[in-house]
Amino acid sequence: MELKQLAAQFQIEGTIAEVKPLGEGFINDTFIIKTEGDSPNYILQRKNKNIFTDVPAMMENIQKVTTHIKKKVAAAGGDVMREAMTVTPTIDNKLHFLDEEGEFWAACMFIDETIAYQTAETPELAKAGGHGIGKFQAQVADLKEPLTDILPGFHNIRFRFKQWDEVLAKDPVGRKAEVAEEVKWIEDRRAEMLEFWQLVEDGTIATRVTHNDTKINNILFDKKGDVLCVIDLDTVLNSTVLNDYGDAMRSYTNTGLEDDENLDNVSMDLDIFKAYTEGYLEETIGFITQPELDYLAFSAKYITYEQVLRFLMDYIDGDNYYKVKSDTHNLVRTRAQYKLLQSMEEQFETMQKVVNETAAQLKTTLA
Ligand code: GN1
Ligand code: MG
Repeated sequence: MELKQLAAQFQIEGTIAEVKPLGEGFINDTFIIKTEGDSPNYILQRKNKNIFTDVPAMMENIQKVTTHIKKKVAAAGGDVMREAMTVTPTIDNKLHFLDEEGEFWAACMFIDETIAYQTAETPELAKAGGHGIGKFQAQVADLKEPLTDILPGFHNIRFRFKQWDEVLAKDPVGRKAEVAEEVKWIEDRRAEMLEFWQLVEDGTIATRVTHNDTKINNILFDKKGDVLCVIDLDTVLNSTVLNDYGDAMRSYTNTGLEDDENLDNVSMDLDIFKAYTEGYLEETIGFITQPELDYLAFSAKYITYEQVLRFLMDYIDGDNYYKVKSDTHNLVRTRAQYKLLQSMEEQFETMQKVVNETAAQLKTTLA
């Protein structure tokens, strides 16, 4: 089916002018549906069915979350069309379209006049991002409807070790021997990571509605630089808020690229860390618990470690998960993320201090 024809399966206002590729996600294929005249534009996505094995349930989750956020925005007197994502249903009122090739498609409204940043270049921007994720978590904190766990074990390191052990045992493309050093990076920290996850499993650290892909380019800002809303809700799940915070810190604080070939570029920027933490805690201090605060800084290491593991595991597995630009792309990503992890490890005491001081200050202001 042609893209235009696919787009026409959704409740599009106006006349479709063109459908063009947009962005470079690692997982889905994204297009923009442009309409003629003043009609709104839309985003069309082919969801990656190898990764999202239950797209209908994923879309139901997204619908629950966006409906809930819209209520919050309306109650606060905000603009429900700009401060929340809007899923566009199909002409027969479904949240997804299944084409004749068995591919799953979904659409949402395109929010115009926005800015998306690829990197958190300034502390001001990082702080705004912290407000964005913090606000998102606060908005969904009282969402009672259960979400389907469409990605079992997504940020669960016990689950990741299970996958890891299987891939290493198989070594399907014979790459394991050449990455012995990298494998050791993972093994050396296995116990420490499991010790943390144990606290999530025993309920010491709460399970809440979370976003699970909090890179800065998943936040839309308006032209003034204020946060409008969080997008890319494919991975909304019940997990710990620490994963969202940690993943944001993994992406925001990196002075280099996620796949930087020059490791000298890569380190953790403490000013960005501090600014994001301030923005984030300003929104969440009302509900975040002490055990969560105690592990906030640790979560940056946790998620970065998990990302090292996931990239390396995909490399050993023969590049089946992430889209790659070359045979060594996943290995380059592994090394760059490991450099970031090391930088976090070096600065960990200061990171802890920043979290503690910021939280203490906000609590005094609130008291
Ligand atoms: C994937 O495709 P994208 O950029 O939204 C991945 C994240 C990783 C990220 C690494 C469903 O996200 O978990 O952290 O790549 N999403 C999924 O850049 O696996
Ligand atoms: Mg994503």
